[in-house]
Amino acid sequence: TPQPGMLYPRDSESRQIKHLDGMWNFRADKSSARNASFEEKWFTQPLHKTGPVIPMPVPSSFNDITQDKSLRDFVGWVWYDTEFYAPMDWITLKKRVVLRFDSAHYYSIVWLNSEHLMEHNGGHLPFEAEVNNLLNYGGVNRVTIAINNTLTPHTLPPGTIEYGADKGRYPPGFFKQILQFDFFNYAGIHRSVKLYTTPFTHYISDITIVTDVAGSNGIVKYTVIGDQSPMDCKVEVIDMDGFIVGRQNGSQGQITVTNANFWWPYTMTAEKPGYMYTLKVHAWDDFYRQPFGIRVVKVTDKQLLINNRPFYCHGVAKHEDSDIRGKGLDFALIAKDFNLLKWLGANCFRTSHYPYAEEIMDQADRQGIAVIDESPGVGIKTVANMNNVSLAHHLEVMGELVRRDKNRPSVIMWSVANEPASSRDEARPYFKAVIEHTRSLDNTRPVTYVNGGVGPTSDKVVEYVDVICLNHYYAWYSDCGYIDVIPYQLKSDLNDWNALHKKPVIITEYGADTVVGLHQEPSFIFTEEYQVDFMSQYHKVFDEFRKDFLVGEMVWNFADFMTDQQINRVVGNRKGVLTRQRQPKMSGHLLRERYQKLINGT
Ligand code: GCB
Repeated sequence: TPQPGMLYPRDSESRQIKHLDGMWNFRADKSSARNASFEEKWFTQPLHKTGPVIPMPVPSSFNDITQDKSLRDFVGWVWYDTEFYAPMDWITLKKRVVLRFDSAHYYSIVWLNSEHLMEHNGGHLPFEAEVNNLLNYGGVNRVTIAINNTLTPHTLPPGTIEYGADKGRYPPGFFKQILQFDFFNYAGIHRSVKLYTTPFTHYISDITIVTDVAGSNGIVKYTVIGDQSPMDCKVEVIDMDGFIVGRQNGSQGQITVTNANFWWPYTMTAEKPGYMYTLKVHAWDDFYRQPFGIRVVKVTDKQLLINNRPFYCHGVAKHEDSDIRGKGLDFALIAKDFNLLKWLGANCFRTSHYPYAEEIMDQADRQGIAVIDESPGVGIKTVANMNNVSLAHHLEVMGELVRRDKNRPSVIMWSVANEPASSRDEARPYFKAVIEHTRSLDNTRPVTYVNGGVGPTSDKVVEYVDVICLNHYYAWYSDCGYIDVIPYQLKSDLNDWNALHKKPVIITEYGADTVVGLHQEPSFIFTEEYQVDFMSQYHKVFDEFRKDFLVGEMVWNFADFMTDQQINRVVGNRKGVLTRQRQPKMSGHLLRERYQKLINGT
């Protein structure tokens, strides 16, 4: 379990933020041994003095920024640096200063003024360190980061490197990265970099809020952790109009909010969906305002309940993916995507296949979109992927994910993995451990994993989950072109699962690759007509089973996205109901019509 902390940086009476986003210097280590940068100690001087650098935007993936194919496909160490000044008043005011990377992909080493500061294993999640000892207040400071995107059997996601074994038939030193998942392995500083301050000692380091509903009242249980104990702590619950609706002294306690505004997905209430309160924490001289929502999630043998009312999830699986910036954070894209979710009538998405940016999760909270929050555990297939080294890392990552997202009302479920080899004997103890660990970190939300076509009699993991999540590609990866098989195969599969496990089911993926603008009637695979005909067959079955134990449907995918180069991918995966540029295909209109009807209860 990771240390408590990693509160999202927020300014307050006692805290200040300095953003370090912008153009950084960048250099890839293209030496044949791939580690000249370490032998030459690039971190000891400004990067531009080590050799040629190029400007690189932060945040962004580096892959699609230049015209250089070898950088797009680069595997190994890339280096970034930038300079900043630390305000003198940070000393006089006795500030603790923290450097935070909201995420970098995949393995990161950070130096400040040539001194080693921290390392972090894995993308998609934040890491930070206190920098007071290394900070230079009288002059310029230089932060350097080396990032390696190489995947191994024990990284999440896992991957391998394949060498050109037949020397005569490959260029010298030839190798390629083999991915075990279906999206481009974008890399770089994907999210924002910030310096933030807190009081030097006696500061708030973590806050956990758990809520429940009791009639029309909300129950708010909170725990505050500081760098010292005991804590001198006062909290207030503040509503969206700024009124204090509850207060309490002590680092732990329970507050009842009478006639509370519960957090609802926007499709469950016309009034105040995504209602957020603030827990204002005042401990010693430190102030932090933690947003939260009052709601409770429960699962029965057939239903998913939000605030004790059945919730049917009609949503999408997404990716963090767009032109030029790859997986880089982009506020314009975030706003557009949420507008499109509303346009479609989607009330839910899964963070397939890794944790999304905190700024995305903020919008899910505030706009009332439910989220299945997935770890980067995608492509866990081999025995090596399930050994003790892999397991230890997976437990660590679940700890980091729950620590980051535990206070988010939008997160209604944790997903520990996507499409692992769940029929393997090794999968049973491995996923039992991961799922039980996740539940021990947070017993207020259901836990699941997403099954990839392993049937109910061969699967060895579903017995540990609360909700069964299934990906199906009938009439695409099997019986391609024959949409008539869909109702038969989907129905019999759903019934088979239900015969063995009395748990609610969500279809977390179904979809067909569709090249926008390709038309053919009668429909033919890859055309817009085929995607519409294909989805319509699935919808018929969903409508039959949602009256029973089916609690959700999510199309694969919200938008087209980039993948590796493979013969079954036409410049990326084309299963989006929107293009990568976020324009609707015919299927986007079909889905909108369906989801708007579901919202209106017709
Ligand atoms: C899946 C995977 C997803 C792929 C998708 C596809 O089952 O979960 O990552 O992109 O199928 O299109 O093949």
